Amino acid sequence: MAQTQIEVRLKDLKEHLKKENNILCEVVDKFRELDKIAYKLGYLNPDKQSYALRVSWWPMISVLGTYSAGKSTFINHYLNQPNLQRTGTHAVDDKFSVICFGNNTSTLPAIAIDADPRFPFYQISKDLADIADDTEQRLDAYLQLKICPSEKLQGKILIDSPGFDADNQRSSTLRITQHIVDLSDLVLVFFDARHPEPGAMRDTLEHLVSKNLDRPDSNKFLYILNQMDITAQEDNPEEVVAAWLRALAQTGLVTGRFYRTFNPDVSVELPENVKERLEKKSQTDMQDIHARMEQIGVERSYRVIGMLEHLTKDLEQNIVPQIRCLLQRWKKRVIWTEFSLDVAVIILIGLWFAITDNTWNGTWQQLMGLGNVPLGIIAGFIFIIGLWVHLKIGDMAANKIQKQLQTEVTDEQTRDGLTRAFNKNTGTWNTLFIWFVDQPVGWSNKTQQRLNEILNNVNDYVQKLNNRFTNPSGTSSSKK
Ligand SMILES: Nc1nc2c(ncn2[C@@H]2O[C@H](COP(=O)(O)OP(=O)(O)OP(=O)(O)O)[C@@H](O)[C@H]2O)c(=O)[nH]1
Ligand SMILES: [Mg+2]
Repeated sequence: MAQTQIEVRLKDLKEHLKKENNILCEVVDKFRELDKIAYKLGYLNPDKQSYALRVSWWPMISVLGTYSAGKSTFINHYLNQPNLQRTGTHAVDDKFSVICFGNNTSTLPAIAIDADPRFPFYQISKDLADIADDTEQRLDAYLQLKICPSEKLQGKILIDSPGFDADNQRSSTLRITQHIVDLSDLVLVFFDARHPEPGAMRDTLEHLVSKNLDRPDSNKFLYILNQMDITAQEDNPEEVVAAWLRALAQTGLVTGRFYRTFNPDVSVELPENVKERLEKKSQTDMQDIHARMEQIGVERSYRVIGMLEHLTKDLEQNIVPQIRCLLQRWKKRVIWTEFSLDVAVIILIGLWFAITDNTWNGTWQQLMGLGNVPLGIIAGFIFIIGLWVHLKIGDMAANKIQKQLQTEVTDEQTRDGLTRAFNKNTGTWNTLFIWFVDQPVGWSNKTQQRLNEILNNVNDYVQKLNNRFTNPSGTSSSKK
Protein backbone atom coordinates (compact mmCIF):
# COMPACT_ATOMS: atom_id res chain seq x y z
CA MET A 1 0.00 0.00 0.00
CA ALA A 2 1.26 3.47 -0.84
CA GLN A 3 2.60 5.41 2.09
CA THR A 4 0.67 8.46 3.17
CA GLN A 5 2.40 11.80 3.31
CA ILE A 6 2.42 11.53 7.08
CA GLU A 7 4.09 8.13 7.03
CA VAL A 8 6.80 9.46 4.72
CA ARG A 9 7.33 12.45 6.92
CA LEU A 10 7.57 10.43 10.11
CA LYS A 11 9.94 7.99 8.48
CA ASP A 12 12.13 10.96 7.59
CA LEU A 13 11.88 12.21 11.12
CA LYS A 14 13.05 8.85 12.45
CA GLU A 15 15.98 8.87 10.04
CA HIS A 16 17.10 12.23 11.38
CA LEU A 17 16.56 11.14 14.99
CA LYS A 18 18.50 7.93 14.49
CA LYS A 19 21.60 10.00 13.89
CA GLU A 20 21.39 11.75 17.21
CA ASN A 21 18.91 10.35 19.71
CA ASN A 22 17.73 6.76 19.49
CA ILE A 23 15.49 7.04 22.55
CA LEU A 24 13.41 9.65 20.77
CA CYS A 25 13.39 7.40 17.74
CA GLU A 26 11.46 4.83 19.80
CA VAL A 27 9.20 7.56 21.08
CA VAL A 28 8.07 8.29 17.50
CA ASP A 29 6.69 4.72 17.39
CA LYS A 30 4.74 5.34 20.58
CA PHE A 31 3.25 8.46 19.05
CA ARG A 32 2.20 6.27 16.13
CA GLU A 33 0.49 3.83 18.49
CA LEU A 34 -1.41 6.71 20.00
CA ASP A 35 -2.26 7.89 16.48
CA LYS A 36 -3.76 4.51 15.65
CA ILE A 37 -6.05 4.64 18.67
CA ALA A 38 -7.10 8.18 17.75
CA TYR A 39 -7.71 7.12 14.13
CA LYS A 40 -9.96 4.28 15.27
CA LEU A 41 -11.89 6.66 17.47
CA GLY A 42 -12.17 9.00 14.52
CA TYR A 43 -10.57 11.78 16.55
CA LEU A 44 -7.64 12.20 14.15
CA ASN A 45 -7.75 12.11 10.37
CA PRO A 46 -5.36 9.36 9.21
CA ASP A 47 -4.61 11.14 5.93
CA LYS A 48 -3.60 14.41 7.43
CA GLN A 49 -2.99 14.23 11.14
CA SER A 50 -0.58 12.70 13.58
CA TYR A 51 0.09 13.47 17.22
CA ALA A 52 3.78 13.32 16.35
CA LEU A 53 3.36 16.43 14.24
CA ARG A 54 2.08 18.42 17.20
CA VAL A 55 5.47 18.25 18.85
CA SER A 56 8.46 20.35 18.00
CA TRP A 57 11.07 17.61 17.76
CA TRP A 58 13.91 20.02 17.29
CA PRO A 59 13.97 22.92 19.69
CA MET A 60 14.43 26.29 18.14
CA ILE A 61 16.76 29.01 19.32
CA SER A 62 16.31 32.34 17.62
CA VAL A 63 18.83 35.16 17.57
CA LEU A 64 17.15 38.51 17.11
CA GLY A 65 17.89 42.15 17.82
CA THR A 66 19.20 45.43 16.48
CA TYR A 67 21.11 45.41 13.21
CA SER A 68 24.88 45.00 13.25
CA ALA A 69 24.76 44.04 16.93
CA GLY A 70 26.78 40.92 16.15
CA LYS A 71 24.07 38.28 15.85
CA SER A 72 25.61 36.45 12.91
CA THR A 73 29.11 36.72 14.40
CA PHE A 74 27.76 35.18 17.63
CA ILE A 75 26.29 32.24 15.71
CA ASN A 76 29.47 31.65 13.71
CA HIS A 77 31.47 31.69 16.95
CA TYR A 78 29.08 29.34 18.75
CA LEU A 79 29.13 26.84 15.90
CA ASN A 80 32.83 27.33 15.30
CA GLN A 81 32.08 28.02 11.64
CA PRO A 82 33.63 31.42 10.86
CA ASN A 83 32.14 31.64 7.38
CA LEU A 84 28.66 30.26 7.89
CA GLN A 85 26.78 33.52 8.24
CA ARG A 86 27.84 36.67 6.48
CA THR A 87 28.81 39.49 8.83
CA GLY A 88 29.63 43.11 8.18
CA THR A 89 29.67 46.64 9.46
CA HIS A 90 26.44 47.58 7.69
CA ALA A 91 23.18 45.73 7.85
CA VAL A 92 24.00 42.60 5.87
CA ASP A 93 21.29 40.09 6.60
CA ASP A 94 18.00 40.65 4.94
CA LYS A 95 16.74 37.10 5.37
CA PHE A 96 15.97 34.77 8.21
CA SER A 97 18.32 31.79 8.13
CA VAL A 98 17.07 28.54 9.60
CA ILE A 99 20.24 26.65 10.48
CA CYS A 100 20.07 22.85 10.90
CA PHE A 101 22.55 20.03 11.36
CA GLY A 102 23.68 18.16 8.25
CA ASN A 103 26.72 16.44 6.87
CA ASN A 104 27.89 19.26 4.65
CA THR A 105 27.41 22.98 4.40
CA SER A 106 24.75 24.12 1.98
CA THR A 107 22.09 26.76 1.54
CA LEU A 108 18.63 25.82 0.37
CA PRO A 109 15.57 27.88 -0.57
CA ALA A 110 12.67 28.41 1.84
CA ILE A 111 10.64 25.64 0.29
CA ALA A 112 13.18 23.06 1.55
CA ILE A 113 12.06 23.83 5.10
CA ASP A 114 8.71 22.23 4.36
CA ALA A 115 10.35 19.00 3.34
CA ASP A 116 12.47 18.82 6.48
CA PRO A 117 10.58 17.13 9.30
CA ARG A 118 12.93 18.61 11.86
CA PHE A 119 11.37 21.98 11.53
CA PRO A 120 8.90 22.36 14.38
CA PHE A 121 6.09 23.44 12.18
CA TYR A 122 4.48 21.35 9.53
CA GLN A 123 4.50 23.36 6.35
CA ILE A 124 6.06 26.37 7.96
CA SER A 125 6.69 28.20 4.72
CA LYS A 126 3.00 28.11 3.96
CA ASP A 127 2.21 29.52 7.39
CA LEU A 128 4.75 32.22 6.93
CA ALA A 129 3.57 32.93 3.41
CA ASP A 130 0.10 33.56 4.88
CA ILE A 131 1.62 35.86 7.44
CA ALA A 132 3.64 37.67 4.85
CA ASP A 133 0.62 37.94 2.54
CA ASP A 134 2.85 36.65 -0.13
CA THR A 135 3.37 33.77 -2.48
CA GLU A 136 5.73 30.94 -1.64
CA GLN A 137 8.17 32.21 -4.24
CA ARG A 138 8.40 35.54 -2.54
CA LEU A 139 9.09 33.78 0.72
CA ASP A 140 12.54 33.02 -0.61
CA ALA A 141 13.17 36.70 -0.17
CA TYR A 142 12.71 36.29 3.61
CA LEU A 143 13.76 32.80 4.48
CA GLN A 144 16.48 30.29 3.68
CA LEU A 145 17.60 26.95 5.09
CA LYS A 146 21.26 26.45 5.93
CA ILE A 147 22.76 23.08 6.59
CA CYS A 148 25.89 22.99 8.67
CA PRO A 149 27.98 20.08 10.01
CA SER A 150 28.69 21.59 13.48
CA GLU A 151 28.00 19.07 16.25
CA LYS A 152 26.65 21.90 18.37
CA LEU A 153 23.63 21.93 16.10
CA GLN A 154 22.65 18.36 16.86
CA GLY A 155 19.25 18.33 18.46
CA LYS A 156 18.46 21.97 17.86
CA ILE A 157 17.74 24.55 15.21
CA LEU A 158 19.17 28.05 15.18
CA ILE A 159 17.56 31.02 13.51
CA ASP A 160 19.59 34.03 12.51
CA SER A 161 17.55 37.07 11.64
CA PRO A 162 17.94 40.36 9.87
CA GLY A 163 18.46 43.20 12.31
CA PHE A 164 15.72 45.64 13.13
CA ASP A 165 16.32 48.63 10.99
CA ALA A 166 13.74 51.21 11.91
CA ASP A 167 13.93 53.00 8.58
CA ASN A 168 13.03 50.27 6.18
CA GLN A 169 11.35 47.69 8.33
CA ARG A 170 9.00 45.66 6.24
CA SER A 171 5.91 44.75 8.12
CA SER A 172 6.21 41.15 6.99
CA THR A 173 9.64 40.92 8.66
CA LEU A 174 8.08 42.05 11.91
CA ARG A 175 5.30 39.53 11.61
CA ILE A 176 7.64 36.68 10.77
CA THR A 177 9.73 37.73 13.76
CA GLN A 178 6.69 37.47 16.01
CA HIS A 179 5.87 34.05 14.62
CA ILE A 180 9.42 32.87 15.18
CA VAL A 181 9.39 34.24 18.73
CA ASP A 182 6.21 32.26 19.39
CA LEU A 183 7.76 29.05 18.11
CA SER A 184 11.14 29.44 19.77
CA ASP A 185 12.25 27.66 22.89
CA LEU A 186 14.93 30.24 23.53
CA VAL A 187 15.22 33.80 22.21
CA LEU A 188 18.48 35.71 22.33
CA VAL A 189 17.84 39.42 21.97
CA PHE A 190 20.97 41.27 20.89
CA PHE A 191 21.67 44.94 21.51
CA ASP A 192 24.58 47.00 20.31
CA ALA A 193 26.65 48.51 23.11
CA ARG A 194 27.83 51.19 20.70
CA HIS A 195 24.28 52.55 20.64
CA PRO A 196 22.71 52.14 24.06
CA GLU A 197 20.31 55.08 23.62
CA PRO A 198 16.59 54.24 23.35
CA GLY A 199 16.23 55.79 19.88
CA ALA A 200 18.74 53.43 18.26
CA MET A 201 17.02 50.37 19.68
CA ARG A 202 13.46 51.60 19.47
CA ASP A 203 12.16 48.80 17.28
CA THR A 204 13.93 46.09 19.20
CA LEU A 205 12.57 47.47 22.46
CA GLU A 206 9.09 47.68 21.09
CA HIS A 207 8.88 44.36 19.27
CA LEU A 208 11.16 42.13 21.28
CA VAL A 209 10.94 43.56 24.78
CA SER A 210 7.73 45.33 25.68
CA LYS A 211 5.51 43.14 23.51
CA ASN A 212 6.73 39.99 25.22
CA LEU A 213 6.70 41.15 28.84
CA ASP A 214 3.47 39.43 29.80
CA ARG A 215 4.09 36.17 28.05
CA PRO A 216 3.88 33.06 30.23
CA ASP A 217 7.16 31.92 28.68
CA SER A 218 8.94 35.24 29.18
CA ASN A 219 11.86 33.43 30.82
CA LYS A 220 12.89 32.14 27.41
CA PHE A 221 14.22 35.62 26.53
CA LEU A 222 17.86 36.45 27.17
CA TYR A 223 18.93 40.09 26.72
CA ILE A 224 22.47 40.57 25.52
CA LEU A 225 24.43 43.79 25.24
CA ASN A 226 27.15 42.93 22.75
CA GLN A 227 30.29 44.66 21.44
CA MET A 228 31.26 45.74 24.96
CA ASP A 229 34.90 45.84 23.81
CA ILE A 230 34.32 48.74 21.42
CA THR A 231 32.33 50.82 23.83
CA ALA A 232 34.99 50.29 26.51
CA GLN A 233 37.51 52.12 24.38
CA GLU A 234 35.71 55.43 24.48
CA ASP A 235 33.09 55.34 27.19
CA ASN A 236 32.74 54.11 30.69
CA PRO A 237 31.35 50.59 30.20
CA GLU A 238 29.40 50.79 33.48
CA GLU A 239 27.57 53.86 32.26
CA VAL A 240 26.76 52.20 28.97
CA VAL A 241 25.31 49.20 30.76
CA ALA A 242 23.35 51.45 33.10
CA ALA A 243 21.91 53.38 30.14
CA TRP A 244 20.92 50.13 28.47
CA LEU A 245 19.26 48.77 31.61
CA ARG A 246 17.43 52.09 32.02
CA ALA A 247 16.12 51.89 28.46
CA LEU A 248 14.93 48.33 29.10
CA ALA A 249 13.35 49.34 32.41
CA GLN A 250 11.45 52.13 30.66
CA THR A 251 9.64 49.53 28.62
CA GLY A 252 8.71 47.72 31.81
CA LEU A 253 11.44 45.09 31.80
CA VAL A 254 13.04 45.03 35.21
CA THR A 255 13.58 41.37 35.88
CA GLY A 256 15.15 39.20 33.27
CA ARG A 257 18.41 37.69 32.21
CA PHE A 258 20.86 40.38 31.18
CA TYR A 259 24.26 39.67 29.70
CA ARG A 260 27.17 41.80 28.49
CA THR A 261 29.45 40.28 25.98
CA PHE A 262 31.88 40.82 23.19
CA ASN A 263 32.98 38.35 20.64
CA PRO A 264 36.59 37.20 21.18
CA ASP A 265 36.93 36.31 17.47
CA VAL A 266 36.60 39.93 16.35
CA SER A 267 37.20 42.04 19.46
CA VAL A 268 39.49 45.05 19.56
CA GLU A 269 42.23 45.62 22.12
CA LEU A 270 40.76 46.58 25.48
CA PRO A 271 42.08 49.38 27.68
CA GLU A 272 44.30 47.92 30.42
CA ASN A 273 42.25 49.26 33.31
CA VAL A 274 39.09 47.40 32.30
CA LYS A 275 40.56 44.52 30.31
CA GLU A 276 40.56 41.81 32.92
CA ARG A 277 37.17 42.67 34.36
CA LEU A 278 35.41 42.96 31.01
CA GLU A 279 36.99 39.83 29.64
CA LYS A 280 35.98 37.83 32.68
CA LYS A 281 32.43 39.15 32.62
CA SER A 282 32.05 38.49 28.89
CA GLN A 283 33.48 35.01 29.23
CA THR A 284 31.20 33.95 32.06
CA ASP A 285 28.17 35.51 30.39
CA MET A 286 29.02 33.83 27.10
CA GLN A 287 29.40 30.50 28.91
CA ASP A 288 26.01 30.99 30.58
CA ILE A 289 24.35 31.72 27.24
CA HIS A 290 25.99 28.69 25.64
CA ALA A 291 25.00 26.49 28.58
CA ARG A 292 21.42 27.64 28.25
CA MET A 293 21.53 26.79 24.54
CA GLU A 294 22.87 23.32 25.34
CA GLN A 295 20.24 22.85 28.00
CA ILE A 296 17.53 23.46 25.41
CA GLY A 297 18.72 20.32 23.59
CA VAL A 298 18.41 18.25 26.76
CA GLU A 299 15.10 19.78 27.75
CA ARG A 300 13.55 18.94 24.41
CA SER A 301 13.94 15.20 25.02
CA TYR A 302 12.00 15.50 28.26
CA ARG A 303 9.56 17.88 26.65
CA VAL A 304 8.79 15.46 23.80
CA ILE A 305 8.22 12.60 26.24
CA GLY A 306 6.18 14.89 28.47
CA MET A 307 4.07 15.68 25.43
CA LEU A 308 3.50 11.98 24.74
CA GLU A 309 2.31 11.56 28.33
CA HIS A 310 0.13 14.65 28.13
CA LEU A 311 -1.50 13.59 24.85
CA THR A 312 -2.09 10.03 26.07
CA LYS A 313 -3.74 11.26 29.27
CA ASP A 314 -5.69 13.87 27.34
CA LEU A 315 -7.09 11.20 25.05
CA GLU A 316 -8.02 8.94 27.92
CA GLN A 317 -9.26 11.44 30.47
CA ASN A 318 -10.61 14.18 28.32
CA ILE A 319 -11.32 13.26 24.72
CA VAL A 320 -12.84 9.79 25.17
CA PRO A 321 -15.15 10.97 28.01
CA GLN A 322 -16.24 13.86 25.80
CA ILE A 323 -17.04 11.51 22.91
CA ARG A 324 -18.87 9.23 25.34
CA CYS A 325 -20.85 12.17 26.64
CA LEU A 326 -21.80 13.25 23.10
CA LEU A 327 -22.88 9.71 22.40
CA GLN A 328 -25.10 9.61 25.49
CA ARG A 329 -26.61 12.96 24.58
CA TRP A 330 -27.42 11.67 21.12
CA LYS A 331 -28.85 8.44 22.46
CA LYS A 332 -31.02 10.30 24.96
CA ARG A 333 -32.23 12.70 22.33
CA VAL A 334 -33.19 9.94 19.91
CA ILE A 335 -34.94 7.88 22.59
CA TRP A 336 -36.84 10.86 23.97
CA THR A 337 -37.86 12.05 20.52
CA GLU A 338 -39.16 8.60 19.70
CA PHE A 339 -40.90 8.31 23.01
CA SER A 340 -42.61 11.68 22.47
CA LEU A 341 -43.54 10.64 18.95
CA ASP A 342 -45.01 7.39 20.25
CA VAL A 343 -47.03 9.24 22.86
CA ALA A 344 -48.26 11.65 20.19
CA VAL A 345 -49.30 8.77 17.93
CA ILE A 346 -51.13 7.05 20.80
CA ILE A 347 -52.93 10.28 21.63
CA LEU A 348 -53.85 10.75 17.99
CA ILE A 349 -55.17 7.21 17.76
CA GLY A 350 -57.06 7.75 20.98
CA LEU A 351 -58.57 10.93 19.60
CA TRP A 352 -59.44 9.17 16.40
CA PHE A 353 -61.30 6.49 18.34
CA ALA A 354 -63.05 9.14 20.37
CA ILE A 355 -64.07 11.21 17.37
CA THR A 356 -65.09 8.33 15.13
CA ASP A 357 -66.67 6.54 18.04
CA ASN A 358 -65.01 3.40 16.81
CA THR A 359 -64.05 0.39 18.85
CA TRP A 360 -60.96 -1.78 18.48
CA ASN A 361 -63.03 -4.52 16.92
CA GLY A 362 -64.73 -2.20 14.53
CA THR A 363 -61.40 -0.70 13.43
CA TRP A 364 -59.94 -4.14 12.99
CA GLN A 365 -62.80 -5.17 10.80
CA GLN A 366 -62.43 -2.01 8.76
CA LEU A 367 -58.76 -2.73 8.28
CA MET A 368 -59.53 -6.27 7.25
CA GLY A 369 -61.91 -4.82 4.79
CA LEU A 370 -59.12 -2.91 3.09
CA GLY A 371 -58.85 -5.69 0.66
CA ASN A 372 -56.91 -8.83 0.37
CA VAL A 373 -53.55 -7.39 1.46
CA PRO A 374 -51.92 -10.07 3.62
CA LEU A 375 -51.31 -9.04 7.21
CA GLY A 376 -47.57 -9.76 6.86
CA ILE A 377 -47.19 -7.11 4.18
CA ILE A 378 -49.02 -4.52 6.22
CA ALA A 379 -46.81 -5.34 9.21
CA GLY A 380 -43.70 -5.23 7.04
CA PHE A 381 -44.77 -1.89 5.61
CA ILE A 382 -45.30 -0.42 9.06
CA PHE A 383 -41.95 -1.85 10.18
CA ILE A 384 -40.10 -0.22 7.26
CA ILE A 385 -41.76 3.12 7.87
CA GLY A 386 -40.88 2.81 11.55
CA LEU A 387 -37.28 2.06 10.66
CA TRP A 388 -37.09 4.97 8.27
CA VAL A 389 -38.50 7.31 10.89
CA HIS A 390 -36.03 5.94 13.43
CA LEU A 391 -33.05 6.54 11.13
CA LYS A 392 -34.33 9.99 10.29
CA ILE A 393 -34.66 10.88 13.95
CA GLY A 394 -31.13 9.55 14.56
CA ASP A 395 -29.84 11.75 11.77
CA MET A 396 -31.63 14.85 12.93
CA ALA A 397 -30.51 14.39 16.53
CA ALA A 398 -26.90 13.92 15.36
CA ASN A 399 -27.08 17.12 13.29
CA LYS A 400 -28.47 19.06 16.20
CA ILE A 401 -25.74 17.90 18.58
CA GLN A 402 -23.10 18.60 15.96
CA LYS A 403 -24.35 22.16 15.67
CA GLN A 404 -24.28 22.60 19.43
CA LEU A 405 -20.74 21.24 19.45
CA GLN A 406 -19.59 24.03 17.14
CA THR A 407 -20.42 26.64 19.75
CA GLU A 408 -19.59 24.60 22.84
CA VAL A 409 -15.96 23.77 21.99
CA THR A 410 -13.79 26.77 21.25
CA ASP A 411 -10.51 25.07 20.37
CA GLU A 412 -10.63 24.40 16.64
CA GLN A 413 -8.47 21.30 16.64
CA THR A 414 -10.46 19.64 19.44
CA ARG A 415 -13.74 20.66 17.86
CA ASP A 416 -12.83 19.14 14.50
CA GLY A 417 -11.65 15.95 16.18
CA LEU A 418 -14.76 15.60 18.33
CA THR A 419 -17.03 16.25 15.37
CA ARG A 420 -15.26 13.59 13.33
CA ALA A 421 -15.34 11.07 16.19
CA PHE A 422 -19.00 11.82 16.91
CA ASN A 423 -19.90 11.30 13.24
CA LYS A 424 -18.22 7.94 13.35
CA ASN A 425 -20.58 6.97 16.17
CA THR A 426 -23.83 8.02 14.56
CA GLY A 427 -23.81 5.82 11.46
CA THR A 428 -26.72 3.61 10.39
CA TRP A 429 -25.55 0.59 12.35
CA ASN A 430 -25.28 2.46 15.63
CA THR A 431 -28.62 4.18 15.02
CA LEU A 432 -30.34 0.84 14.41
CA PHE A 433 -28.97 -0.60 17.64
CA ILE A 434 -29.00 2.61 19.61
CA TRP A 435 -30.36 0.91 22.75
CA PHE A 436 -27.22 -1.16 22.98
CA VAL A 437 -24.74 1.60 22.18
CA ASP A 438 -22.56 2.13 25.19
CA GLN A 439 -18.92 2.82 24.30
CA PRO A 440 -17.56 5.03 21.51
CA VAL A 441 -16.52 3.26 18.32
CA GLY A 442 -12.85 2.31 18.62
CA TRP A 443 -12.87 2.19 22.42
CA SER A 444 -12.61 -0.99 24.46
CA ASN A 445 -10.84 -2.40 27.49
CA LYS A 446 -8.03 -3.37 25.17
CA THR A 447 -7.64 0.23 24.04
CA GLN A 448 -7.51 1.31 27.65
CA GLN A 449 -4.79 -1.25 28.25
CA ARG A 450 -2.77 0.00 25.31
CA LEU A 451 -2.94 3.56 26.61
CA ASN A 452 -1.74 2.33 30.00
CA GLU A 453 1.15 0.59 28.31
CA ILE A 454 2.12 3.83 26.56
CA LEU A 455 2.07 5.62 29.93
CA ASN A 456 4.29 2.90 31.42
CA ASN A 457 6.67 3.33 28.50
CA VAL A 458 6.83 7.05 29.23
CA ASN A 459 8.26 6.25 32.66
CA ASP A 460 10.83 3.93 31.12
CA TYR A 461 11.92 6.61 28.67
CA VAL A 462 12.31 9.20 31.41
CA GLN A 463 14.46 6.71 33.29
CA LYS A 464 16.57 6.08 30.20
CA LEU A 465 17.01 9.81 29.63
CA ASN A 466 17.96 10.33 33.26
CA ASN A 467 20.61 7.65 32.90
CA ARG A 468 21.92 9.32 29.81
CA PHE A 469 21.92 12.93 30.96
CA THR A 470 22.56 12.81 34.64
CA ASN A 471 26.03 12.18 35.69
CA PRO A 472 26.46 11.44 39.38
CA SER A 473 30.08 12.47 39.37
CA GLY A 474 29.14 15.70 37.58
CA THR A 475 32.25 15.59 35.45
CA SER A 476 31.39 15.03 31.82
CA SER A 477 29.11 17.25 29.81
CA SER A 478 25.70 16.01 28.85
CA LYS A 479 25.19 14.51 25.44
CA LYS A 480 21.90 14.43 23.54
N1 LIG B 1 34.60 44.58 18.12
C1 LIG B 1 33.56 43.77 17.96
N2 LIG B 1 32.99 43.63 16.76
C2 LIG B 1 31.94 42.82 16.61
C3 LIG B 1 31.41 42.08 17.70
N3 LIG B 1 30.37 41.33 17.25
C4 LIG B 1 30.26 41.61 15.93
N4 LIG B 1 31.20 42.50 15.55
C5 LIG B 1 31.36 43.05 14.21
O1 LIG B 1 30.20 43.84 13.98
C6 LIG B 1 29.82 43.78 12.63
C7 LIG B 1 28.39 43.32 12.54
O2 LIG B 1 28.31 41.98 12.97
P1 LIG B 1 27.22 40.98 12.41
O3 LIG B 1 27.47 39.70 13.08
O4 LIG B 1 27.17 41.02 10.95
O5 LIG B 1 25.94 41.67 13.00
P2 LIG B 1 24.45 41.24 12.76
O6 LIG B 1 23.75 41.55 14.02
O7 LIG B 1 24.38 39.86 12.25
O8 LIG B 1 24.02 42.27 11.65
P3 LIG B 1 22.77 42.20 10.66
O9 LIG B 1 22.59 40.78 10.29
O10 LIG B 1 23.14 43.04 9.53
O11 LIG B 1 21.65 42.75 11.42
C8 LIG B 1 30.78 42.82 11.96
O12 LIG B 1 31.76 43.57 11.31
C9 LIG B 1 31.40 42.04 13.10
O13 LIG B 1 32.72 41.67 12.83
C10 LIG B 1 32.03 42.26 18.99
O14 LIG B 1 31.64 41.70 20.00
N5 LIG B 1 33.08 43.10 19.04
MG1 LIG C 1 23.52 39.06 10.62
